[in-house]
Amino acid sequence: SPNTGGDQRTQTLERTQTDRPRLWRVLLLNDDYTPMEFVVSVLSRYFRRSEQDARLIMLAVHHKGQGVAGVYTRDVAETKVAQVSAQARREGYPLRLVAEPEA
Ligand code: NFA
Repeated sequence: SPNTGGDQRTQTLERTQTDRPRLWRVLLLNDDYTPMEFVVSVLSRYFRRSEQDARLIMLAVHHKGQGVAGVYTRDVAETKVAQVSAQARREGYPLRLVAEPEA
């Protein structure tokens, strides 16, 4: 019988401009055991926050349960999560971070 398979061809549109990559938030999650100073040092070293900024972010996470450490492309965000999680585990702390897409 004719035409049972349908037309499998697709077309692609050429475009000169590339879309900007979607950005991902790295969230810090509060817990009862990770020392405040460790969280501040992580925000300073891995997320390039000033000492003052790092303290404000740490306190916001401590009081509200979570907060944004930084915003990056997906690969960078996931690498930060992995590096900081590994550092926390090495030092025996339960600190958790997650990456989530913006909007
Ligand atoms: N809540 C932790 C404490 O009282 C500090 C903390 C802040 C942990 C932010 C994780 C994230 N030691």
